Amino acid sequence: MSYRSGFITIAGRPNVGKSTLLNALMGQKIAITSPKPQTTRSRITGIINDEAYQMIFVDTPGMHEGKHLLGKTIDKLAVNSIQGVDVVLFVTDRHLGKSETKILNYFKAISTPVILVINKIDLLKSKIQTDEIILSYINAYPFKEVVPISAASVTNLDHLKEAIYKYLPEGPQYYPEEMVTDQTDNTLMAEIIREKILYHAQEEVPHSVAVVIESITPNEEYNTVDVTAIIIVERSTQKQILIGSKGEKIKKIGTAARRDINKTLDTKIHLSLWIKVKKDWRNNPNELKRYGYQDE
Ligand SMILES: Nc1nc2c(ncn2[C@@H]2O[C@H](COP(=O)(O)OP(=O)(O)OP(=O)(O)O)[C@@H](O)[C@H]2O)c(=O)[nH]1
Ligand SMILES: [Mg+2]
Repeated sequence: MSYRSGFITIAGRPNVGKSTLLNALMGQKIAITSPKPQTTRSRITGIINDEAYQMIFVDTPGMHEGKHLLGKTIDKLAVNSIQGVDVVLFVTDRHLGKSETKILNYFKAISTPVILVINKIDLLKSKIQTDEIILSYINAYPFKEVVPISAASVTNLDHLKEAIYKYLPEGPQYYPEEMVTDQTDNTLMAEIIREKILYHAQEEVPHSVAVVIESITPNEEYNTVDVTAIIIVERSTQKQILIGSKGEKIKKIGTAARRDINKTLDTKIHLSLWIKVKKDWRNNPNELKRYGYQDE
């Protein structure tokens, strides 16, 4: 049996469980997830090695019509991410609708094999419901395979990997075996802080937030790493919301982020959070670049 390798883009609408799927495939946290749409803002890879293959998964932001320059930038990144890869997973959690049809139209411009992945089947009451969802897509696009899964309960993922393997070309091992992602620890830390904001803050606040790591300093005396992060918001009212009464909200966010970073990166950090207001940063190309948001 020859060795196969390739790039697999995980695409779909926001909130369908793409990042949850990446983490489930990897068996570890690589990408942040949340019940709020538009959680992922950049392209994140997760690499799986086996004797027979190397699969390089590419998680992407949910495809949607963004209102701000940030939204437009990340939508473009998502659309660009289906180019030049070996397999595309189209992840969905519901019947074919307008936004799904729009995404399928992007696929019509590429010749890459597309696999239809019906996620969240744990929420469906019967197999008939799954079949109904599948049926709604069948005439809309010539999918190579259809795989119902539950990313959250890690159901049918082996079947999904088998389906992907069929369409991988023979190829080299692109990345060394010990490499699981191209995301730096620094970025993962900033993302985990943003994840806790997605969970703890309401309404429009999470979408107005960017997080950057300002400094990382080993503290030899306590055997910890001192991490300082800046949370950028658009308005001073948002800053107040994030601070909360007597600073309780930012404290909660900080504690949750510190615990998760310690666990995910197997380290012990001391975390300081600062909040800065940058008016309308989501529409400012220079600020977007500064916070790491690009469309390719
Ligand atoms: N019940 C159930 N919930 C799931 C499943 N997979 C994901 N979820 C939930 O769906 C929500 C969205 O998951 P994400 O993985 O963040 O979705 P996403 O597609 O990456 O979203 P964006 O990054 O915004 O495009 C989270 O609350 C997940 O816990 C699943 O198989 N079953
Ligand atoms: Mg995501």
